[in-house]
Amino acid sequence: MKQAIYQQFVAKKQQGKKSFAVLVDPDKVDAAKIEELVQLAVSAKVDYFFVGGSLVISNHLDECIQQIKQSCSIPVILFPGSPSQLSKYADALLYLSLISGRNPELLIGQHVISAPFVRKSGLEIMPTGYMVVDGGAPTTVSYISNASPIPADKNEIALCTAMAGEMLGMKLIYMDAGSGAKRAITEDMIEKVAKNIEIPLIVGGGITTPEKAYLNCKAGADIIVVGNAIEKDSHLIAEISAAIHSVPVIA
Ligand code: 1GP
Repeated sequence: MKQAIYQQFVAKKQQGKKSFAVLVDPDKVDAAKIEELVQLAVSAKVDYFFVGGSLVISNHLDECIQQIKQSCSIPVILFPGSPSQLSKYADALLYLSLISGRNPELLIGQHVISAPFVRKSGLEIMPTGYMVVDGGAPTTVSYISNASPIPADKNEIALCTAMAGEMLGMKLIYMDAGSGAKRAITEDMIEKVAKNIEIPLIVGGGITTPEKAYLNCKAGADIIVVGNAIEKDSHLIAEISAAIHSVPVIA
């Protein structure tokens, strides 16, 4: 099985280097917008593109990824809202199990159905413990998954969920307050989780400023994901990227 991008995640974590992932929802971008995003991302030294959305209604996922791949060498990682959101043109797949929820379909059911397609895709597969944390607004993911998020102030639930995910063999933990969350995840919760797991920690949902991205990294996030704020103002890419990459490296 391919592991190149995951090994890069692990190596960066060991070196204390933080990464920035720009989330692209194929439903919300046209070709011109993708071109603009790619140019800004290249000049801002963005580390990864995450591509996906809770609902991808349009059918141009393949085209969207191909366009990104043709214009730059930034790895493209699928962040799918459902198993049908697969594209062989991506580099890797966050193979998400919703470990904060109690919906068996999103813990294992859909994986069983999609397993042959996922295997055949040739993508690098990254088993990811996906944890939705209450961000102050009902999110598409909570509605679709019919699963309650972890309450924003219940750090111990987040911590035990992440620990269980790691011990079950997940290779990444992704803590998400949901796209467009009113309140991003607290540094307190990030710190408690980060201190108790060894695998890389991805944090996203409601991050709208360079300061918040920086503080999340200082608290222990390894990869910061931003979607909505960039959709509203694409020039934030440079500022957020600079903030994330300015976090002092602690060897
Ligand atoms: C959502 O973590 C991502 O799944 C990004 O959230 O769109 O709020 O940046 P935003």
